[in-house]
Amino acid sequence: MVEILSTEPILIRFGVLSSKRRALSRTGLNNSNTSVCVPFYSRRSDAPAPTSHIMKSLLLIIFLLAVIPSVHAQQLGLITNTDGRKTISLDGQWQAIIDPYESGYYDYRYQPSTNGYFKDEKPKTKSDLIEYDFDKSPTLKVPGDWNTQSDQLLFYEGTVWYKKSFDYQRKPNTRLFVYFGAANYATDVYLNGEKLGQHEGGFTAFNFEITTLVRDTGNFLIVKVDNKRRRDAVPTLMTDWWNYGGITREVKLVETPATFVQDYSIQLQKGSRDRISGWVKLSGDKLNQQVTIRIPEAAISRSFTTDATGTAAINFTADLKLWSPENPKLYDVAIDTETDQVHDQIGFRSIETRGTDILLNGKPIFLRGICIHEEAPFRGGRAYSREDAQTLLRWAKELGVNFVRLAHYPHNEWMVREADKMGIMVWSEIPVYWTILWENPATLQNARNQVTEMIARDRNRASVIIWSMANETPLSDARLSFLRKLIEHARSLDAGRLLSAAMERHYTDDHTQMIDDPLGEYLDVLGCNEYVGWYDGLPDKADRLEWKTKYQKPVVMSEFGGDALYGHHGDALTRWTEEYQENLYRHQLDMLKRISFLRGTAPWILMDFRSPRRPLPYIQDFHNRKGLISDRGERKKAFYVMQQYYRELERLGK
Ligand code: GCB
Repeated sequence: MVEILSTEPILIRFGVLSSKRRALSRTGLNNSNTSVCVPFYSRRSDAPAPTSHIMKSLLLIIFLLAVIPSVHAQQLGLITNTDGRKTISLDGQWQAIIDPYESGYYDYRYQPSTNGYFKDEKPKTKSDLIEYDFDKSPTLKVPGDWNTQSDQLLFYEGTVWYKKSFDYQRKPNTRLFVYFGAANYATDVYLNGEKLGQHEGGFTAFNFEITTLVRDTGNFLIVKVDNKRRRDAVPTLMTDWWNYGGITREVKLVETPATFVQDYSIQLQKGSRDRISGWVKLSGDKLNQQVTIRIPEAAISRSFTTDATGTAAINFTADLKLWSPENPKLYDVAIDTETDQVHDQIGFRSIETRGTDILLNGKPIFLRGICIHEEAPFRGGRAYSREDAQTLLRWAKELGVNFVRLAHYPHNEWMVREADKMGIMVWSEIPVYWTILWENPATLQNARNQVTEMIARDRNRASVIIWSMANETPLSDARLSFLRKLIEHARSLDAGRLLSAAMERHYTDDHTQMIDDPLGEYLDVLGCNEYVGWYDGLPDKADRLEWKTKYQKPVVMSEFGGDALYGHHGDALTRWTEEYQENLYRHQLDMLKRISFLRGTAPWILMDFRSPRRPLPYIQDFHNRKGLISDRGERKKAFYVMQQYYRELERLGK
């Protein structure tokens, strides 16, 4: 039996609210991580230096035995569908130490310390000098951003160390992983004083194998999370959302058989409505196995054999009810191997484009959408729970949508799981936002890794129809080359979905907007952000605008809108009033209806959200107020304008 015991004696919360390296990939995705890990094991020998040759060889063997399994473990990618497995939650209160100078990591010469906070040392004698103590430190809730858990941390950007203790009885022939839904932004993970690895990127999941490190009792997991913004990071220094730091999504132990189904892709083949194709990938020692895909409700059971790498290609015909917003049918799909079994709920649908049309299951559709940030309704801060996802998506449904743009980074898994169930199509994107360091190879590698991790988690979700590569990035050769590489990478991982980006457009004269961004050539769907009536003239400017495109491709207006403080009233030309926003939406919709190649709209945004760029007192108070709904859940007037438009489209069968 798996048992988990907390050994935390003291729980002091951070001044509880008044109102309430760059390893570019998850450890194992590139070899640099291996070299990161080795010194931690070598440093372990605090014992006197061995003198004899035999002793040295013996130590070398012991060292290799210790290192090899964990290096092997770190070469594993993300485990998909962790909810389909046996897991033990590590959520709850974690002890935390705020460390703005990173003195738990660097010594006073700014060299990585061999004896940092990750060792969780305790004084052994009364004279020992140790300047930290997790067990007497306050706690932070996981999952949760730190900013909204303590007044002291609202604007904090830096390092916080987290500690969680647990016991665990390992069973024979099993493996154990620690899985993080996300931590923003750079994360170093240690178990029992040993480094497991690092992860960079604030919105994607990662895991480390701990099979050989975990012990029956007294495990301590220490996690250093650093949310300092960096020019070379993804996103970079400037964004229009709050830089919520911390372990923002769930943490869990995932128990698997020694050889298990690590990842799979099961979906209709591109362009087909009755042929399923994909692959299953095993991890472990028994890589040559028979794999059976079963869809009991459709009386399907098909077997395949994995190759020496543990991968089996799958391909078979199936007569299935297709997933759509009107009928979001999900099938129970079982993947059986000789050593493992995993279940998932998968919807089957085809998505493609033809000329300026987007086709779902072969039929042209219009994306009645809304943009959403991962911000929690009512309580504020990062959203992370199923309830948060349900509230946001229900509001979106009430607006009349069949589509959501999840801005500006991959959201938590509940969002796409719930969207699958509710029949809402999803655009998911990575935070390649505004002014990324296009020339820097490490930045590109980081962005590629975020694409990999986004796709790895959600490739089996029917709701996800679009992967978006970038948002409002200024034209340059370096940017085009960077984004082309990302696009190529995304296509190599998932040939079935549509690729997009929110692009800029420009005026060719006072009343003509032109879509001719060279990036458009490489995308399937052209996202376009415009703020006519807000940053660009007054609302009636929209009446005089014509839209043109260079491409025979579907265009989605991926952003438009303006700010209004809920309950603030005035005439239709007074900024920040609900009436101004309502008027802006009316003019926008009149304009949008005139664009012949438009195949979707996703106004900015469902709900007001925090932004450090928005200080205006009494109006913004550090919030972007472009929500159709306030952060307290109140519908603004413009909500009903948009709702009426979407209801009309729905009535027309669009
Ligand atoms: C944009 C950005 C979005 C901002 C929005 C705004 O173009 O894509 O992240 O929040 O404008 O409100 O200015």
